[in-house]
Amino acid sequence: VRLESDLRAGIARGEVVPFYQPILSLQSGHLVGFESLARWRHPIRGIIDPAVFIPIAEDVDLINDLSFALLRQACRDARDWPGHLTLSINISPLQIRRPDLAIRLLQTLYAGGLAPGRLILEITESALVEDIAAARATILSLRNAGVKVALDDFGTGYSSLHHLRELQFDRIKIDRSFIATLDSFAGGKIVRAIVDLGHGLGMPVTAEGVETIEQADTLSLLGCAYGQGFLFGRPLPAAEALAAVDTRH
Ligand code: G
Ligand code: G
Ligand code: MN
Ligand code: NA
Repeated sequence: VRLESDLRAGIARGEVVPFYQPILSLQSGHLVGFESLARWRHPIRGIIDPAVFIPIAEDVDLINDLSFALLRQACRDARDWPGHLTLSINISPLQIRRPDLAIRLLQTLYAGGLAPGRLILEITESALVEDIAAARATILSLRNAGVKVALDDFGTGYSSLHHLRELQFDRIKIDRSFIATLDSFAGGKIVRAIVDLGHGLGMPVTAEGVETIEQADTLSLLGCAYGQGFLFGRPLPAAEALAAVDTRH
């Protein structure tokens, strides 16, 4: 109960902020964008991870207000970035079901001065399971307006392939558990198959959790388009994120 009432006040005080993790082209090594990952700068407890407060925000019906507060801040931060960089945001399964999600997102982008083509909405498979018809309508509206949609944590949900057949995404993000096992025989074959599948469907693949140069090299050889992970940079506050990107790899 404490953390819950704290969260409401914390959001109002602007304590919940986006951190940014870089996403690079594995073929060119260039920075292509950032994923916004929420952090709560709690005045007493220090930095609290989203795995702790996002479920609370969902339980007490704060997730929508929180998401839009984060997106407004991210639009402001993105003004300092080169104009071609994309902004990826995570959206809760609870939000996908709301019929006004697409219009509210587009209004927020317009007010924040971010072109719809620069936003990538990350949706996990669990968001699609409950109500695929509602998800389809939202995804269609957003893609028609130019917003890109990524299927997040690919491979960890059930009926992963079903979702690829039923919905058109702009990106597939392979869950980091598959990158961690890339050097095993089966692990390598699976990642190769996902990358090829993405190519065939016109959905470029992003590898999450890239931690070593060997992983980045293997992924590049497999034709994986984008990479994200501690090798290239950790999630950092807006003021540090751009300068800290390591594009030497
Ligand atoms: O940054 P970290 O790896 O601790 O994030 C943990 C989880 O929290 C990730 O699965 C991520 O998708 C989720 N998350 C981070 N920021 C947000 C956010 O702004 N909204 C939602 N819904 N989830 C987020
Ligand atoms: O579920 P989602 O992909 O949105 O969550 C991203 C989470 O993964 C963030 O919490 C981020 O801190 C974490 N993360 C990002 N890069 C790496 C990495 O290279 N290794 C590990 N172990 N975690 C990472
Ligand atoms: Mn994500
Ligand atoms: Na993920």
